[in-house]
Amino acid sequence: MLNVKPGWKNWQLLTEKGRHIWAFKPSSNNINHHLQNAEAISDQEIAQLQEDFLFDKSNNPNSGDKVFRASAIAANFDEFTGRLPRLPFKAQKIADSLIKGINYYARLQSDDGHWPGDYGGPLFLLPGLLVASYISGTPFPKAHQEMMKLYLFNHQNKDAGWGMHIEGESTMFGTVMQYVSLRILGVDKNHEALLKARDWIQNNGGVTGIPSWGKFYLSTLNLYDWQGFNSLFPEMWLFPKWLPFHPSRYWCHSRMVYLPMAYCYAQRIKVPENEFILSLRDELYGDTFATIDWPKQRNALCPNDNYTKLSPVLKWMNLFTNSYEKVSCSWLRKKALAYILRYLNAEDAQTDYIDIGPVNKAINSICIWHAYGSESEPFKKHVARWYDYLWVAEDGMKMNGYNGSQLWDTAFATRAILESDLGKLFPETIQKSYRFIDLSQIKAEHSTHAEFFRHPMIGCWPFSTTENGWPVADCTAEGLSATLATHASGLVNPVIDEQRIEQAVDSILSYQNKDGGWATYELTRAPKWLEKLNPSEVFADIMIDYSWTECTAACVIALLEIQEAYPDYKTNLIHQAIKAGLQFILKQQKADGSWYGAWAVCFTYATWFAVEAISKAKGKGYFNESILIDSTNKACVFLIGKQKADGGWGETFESCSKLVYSEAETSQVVNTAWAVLTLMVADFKDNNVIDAGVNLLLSRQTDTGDWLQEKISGVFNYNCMITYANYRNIFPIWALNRYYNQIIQE
Ligand code: LAN
Repeated sequence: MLNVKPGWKNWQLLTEKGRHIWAFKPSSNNINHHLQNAEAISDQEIAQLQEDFLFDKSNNPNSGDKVFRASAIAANFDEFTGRLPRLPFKAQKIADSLIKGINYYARLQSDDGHWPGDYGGPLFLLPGLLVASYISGTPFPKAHQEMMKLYLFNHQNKDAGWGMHIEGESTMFGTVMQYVSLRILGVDKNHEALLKARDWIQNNGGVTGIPSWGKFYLSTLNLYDWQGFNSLFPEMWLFPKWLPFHPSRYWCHSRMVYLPMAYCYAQRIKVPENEFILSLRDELYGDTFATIDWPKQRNALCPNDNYTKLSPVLKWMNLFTNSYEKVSCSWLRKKALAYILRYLNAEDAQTDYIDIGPVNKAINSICIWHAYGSESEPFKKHVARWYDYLWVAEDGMKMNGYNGSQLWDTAFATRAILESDLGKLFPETIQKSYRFIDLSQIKAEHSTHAEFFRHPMIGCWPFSTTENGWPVADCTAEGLSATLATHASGLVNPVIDEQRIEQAVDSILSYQNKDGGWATYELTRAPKWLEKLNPSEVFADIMIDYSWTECTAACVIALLEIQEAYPDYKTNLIHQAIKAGLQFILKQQKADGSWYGAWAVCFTYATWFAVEAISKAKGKGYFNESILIDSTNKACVFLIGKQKADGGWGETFESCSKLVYSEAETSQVVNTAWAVLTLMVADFKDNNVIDAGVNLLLSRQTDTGDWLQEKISGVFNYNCMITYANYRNIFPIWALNRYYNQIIQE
C-alpha cells in the first residue's frame, strides 16, 4: 500500500476540461481560486513539506506520481466487484490481473475523462519559468517556492551538479540553471548544496561553457553579456517566405522558441544590476566577470554538454550575423521587432496563453512583460497559465514538459482497455474517456492561422488539450483510433459523427510527407541541410519536422482501421497513402530488425509501432506479402535476442542518445509490454517467449493493481528525457489484454 505522507494531502490537483492546476489547501474546487491559501503557508506547514517531500534520488530518480495517485485513489472508493464467468485457469489468472489493473487505473481518471499524470523529467524548464518570474518581479507564492526548492534539491546528483534531465549526468546547463534557480528562490549562497555546486562549476571549466540556451537565460539576468551570445539575426523574420530557409519552415518548436529569443536578443533585455545580481556574478565568476572577453565565449562549451557539434556553415553564418549587429539598420530592426511581437501575440491568443510548450511559455512571458508591463492584461494572462505547467509529485514541484499529455494518454488508455471484450466491463470509464476525446477534437481554425504558418487543424487532435490546440499528426491518428475502438465497443452513443471522422482522416492525409512518412505537427517544410543551422549544442534534429517511424505507423494504423470501418471513403487515396507509409516504415528498419524510436525509450517502442502497422497491413494486398512477413520476422528475431533471463525487456535512455540498444540492468515493464505486444501482433510462434514476458508483467503488478514507476520512458530530440507516468499502467494493461484475447480464443 502507498505510504501517504501528511504533507502530500495539502496539495490537491484541480482539473477542468483537461486543465491541470495544483493548489495548496484549496478551499473549493474552483480552479480560478487555486492560489487562495498558497501565500499564507505557515512555518509549521513548510517544515512538514520539507519532511514529506524528501526524495532519495539514488534509488530511482523517477518519482512515482504518488501524490496525485494517493488522492485520486482515496477519492474513488467504488471498487469494481464484477467477476467474469469461470474461465480456464490460465485465462482466469490474466483476467484477474487485468480487472485489478484496469480497476486501479480507472480510479485515476479525472471527472472530465482524461488521465492526469506527471510529465516532468527535463531540468531546464523550471529555471526558465523562474527567470521569467524574477525578471518580471512576479514571484510565485510561498508554498510553491518551497516545493520548487525541494524539487531542485532532490534532483542534485551525487557529484553536486544537475543533468539535462532527472536521469542524466551533470552538465553545465543543468547545474548553472538549477543553481541560479535556487538562488532566485531565496536559498542562501552559503548553503552546503550550493557551495558544492559552485565547486562543480569551477571544476568543469566555469560558467561560460554553458550552452547557448543557458547563455540566453543568463544574459537576460545580467549574469552573462549579450556580446557573448551569437546573434539570432531578428531580421530573418522579414525574409521572403519562399526562401527555403525562411523560419516559417523550421520545426514549430524551434520556430516558436527562437522567435521570442530573437525578441529578447534584439532588445538586449536584462535586469538592472542590483545587489542580488552582483552577488550572483561574484558567486559564479569570482572577480573575473568584468575582465571576460565576451565575444570569445560565444562558442565556449563544457564538454559534458556537447551533444551536437555546431557546423562550419553555422559558424560562418554567425560570423556574418555577429558582424551585422555592429551596423544593423535601426529601421529594419524595428520592423523585425514589430513583426515578432505580432507573431508572439498571435501564438498567445491561439493557445489561450498556454503556448506550444514549456520553453516558449517562459520566454514569451518575458517578451510580453517587456512590451506591455507587469500590470498589463496580456502579461497577467501569461502568469495565470504558468500554473498549468506545474506538477506536484513526491519529489516536489516541477515544470512539466507540456501542459500535460492528456489526449495522448487518454487515447492509448482507451485502446488498451478495449483491446479485448473484457474492457466492456468498464463502461463508465470508456464513456468518460470518450467524452474527453470528443471534447478534445479541434473544431475550428484560428483567424490568424494562415498568416502565422499553422497547418489546418479542423478535425485534428492535440497532444494535450484543445486550449493548447496545436494539432499533431499522430495524436490525430491516436484520437481517431480510440474513437473507432470506442464506437465498435457499442458502449457509447457515437457523437463523433461521420463528418468529424472524415475531417480527421482528411487531416491525416494532409499531413503525409513526400517521403511517404508522417512528421509531428506539420509537413516537412525545408530540406535536410537546414539542420546544419542547428545552433543548439544539446539537441539533434530540431530544425525541421522530420518523418518518424512512430508517427508514420500511428497514421498508417488509423488509415487501415478507417478502411475497415468506412471502406468507401476515399478508397484509392487512402490505399496510396498507406502504401507509401508502409514503404517509409520498411525503409527505416535497421539491419538487426529493429527501429529507432524518437519519442520514447526506444527501440522496443518504435519496433512495436512499426510491427503493429505492418502486421495490420498483412493480407490486404500491399506489396508482395513476403516482404511484410520478412520484416516482422526480423523484428521478432531482434526482440528475442534482447529478452532477459527473467522473461522481460529493459532499455535505458542511452538507447536514444547513443542510437544503439542500451540494455538496462533490470527488465522494465513498459519495454516488456511493448515487446510482448509486438510479438503477439506479429504472430510469433514460440509461446514460451511470450508467456515469459507476460509472467514478468504479472509478477511486477502490485497488490493494488498498479505497477511501480521504473526508468524514464520518454524522450525528445535524442538527448532529453521526459516522464510518461501513465505508461506503466497503459502498456502492461494493453499487453495483458491482448494476451487474454488470444488465450480465450484458443
Ligand atoms: C512531444 C510530446 C509528444 C510527442 C509525440 C506525440 C509522442 C510524438 O509521437 C510526436 C512529437 C510529440 C508531439 C512531442 C514533440 C516535442 C515535445 C513537444 C514533446 C516531447 C513534449 C515536449 C517537447 C518540447 C519540444 C519540449 C521543449 C523543448 C524544446 C527543445 C523546445
